[in-house]
Amino acid sequence: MFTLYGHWRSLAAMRVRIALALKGLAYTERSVDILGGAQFAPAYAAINPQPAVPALVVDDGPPLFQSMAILEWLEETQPDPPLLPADPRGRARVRGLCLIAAADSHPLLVPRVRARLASQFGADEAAIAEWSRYFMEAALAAAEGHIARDPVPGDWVHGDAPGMADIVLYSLRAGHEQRGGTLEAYPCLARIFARCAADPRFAAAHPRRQPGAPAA
Ligand SMILES: N[C@@H](CCC(=O)N[C@@H](CS)C(=O)NCC(=O)O)C(=O)O
Repeated sequence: MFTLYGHWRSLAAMRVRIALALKGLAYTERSVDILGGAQFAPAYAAINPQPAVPALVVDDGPPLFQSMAILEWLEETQPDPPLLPADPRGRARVRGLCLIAAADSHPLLVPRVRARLASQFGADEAAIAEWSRYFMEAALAAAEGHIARDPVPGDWVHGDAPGMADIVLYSLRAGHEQRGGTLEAYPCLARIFARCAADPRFAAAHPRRQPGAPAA
């Protein structure tokens, strides 16, 4: 049994929820109130010295941390069904698409960065919202460009089954949607995200479906 430390709004925790569901693994989730500062509490530091979610507690060792490392660990320890293609070039494509969102966009939107923009540069709510929008649109445009240029046949990003790139790009879309972003400029992604939204394993992991999420 796994214990996931997450938060309803966390896009990184959403990735782990979807991966666990796709692998058919049961887990319980404990919410860390990252909007109220609970990630800085000593009790959580014992779980994850980096004040961030997700962390995944697996009974035989120290908690796992960083969503992409957790996804890779799940893939290595529970290979069926696979989240990565079998061929090295395909794996590089999927990992590259993941990193566009997970390395080059999402880290710029998290609460600690938004707080720093306000405290160090005096950015107000509107400026911070525009900052977030800019980096999310840049990531979606880059992913759309790759998928449109080098499509792989199938309903998902890389073939006929959902995988790591679907998980990570859809997590970014959840944040984009939360901020009112539309998909008109991204037809390939729009098709894939519609597929994700219709899949109960993705839908159940969505921020708005988590305990504590606001009703609207
Ligand atoms: N790169 C990390 C990101 C972790 C992260 O920043 N998580 C956010 C929520 S999505 C968080 O807990 N932020 C707390 C903060 O910024 O203070 C991962 O993928 O796990």
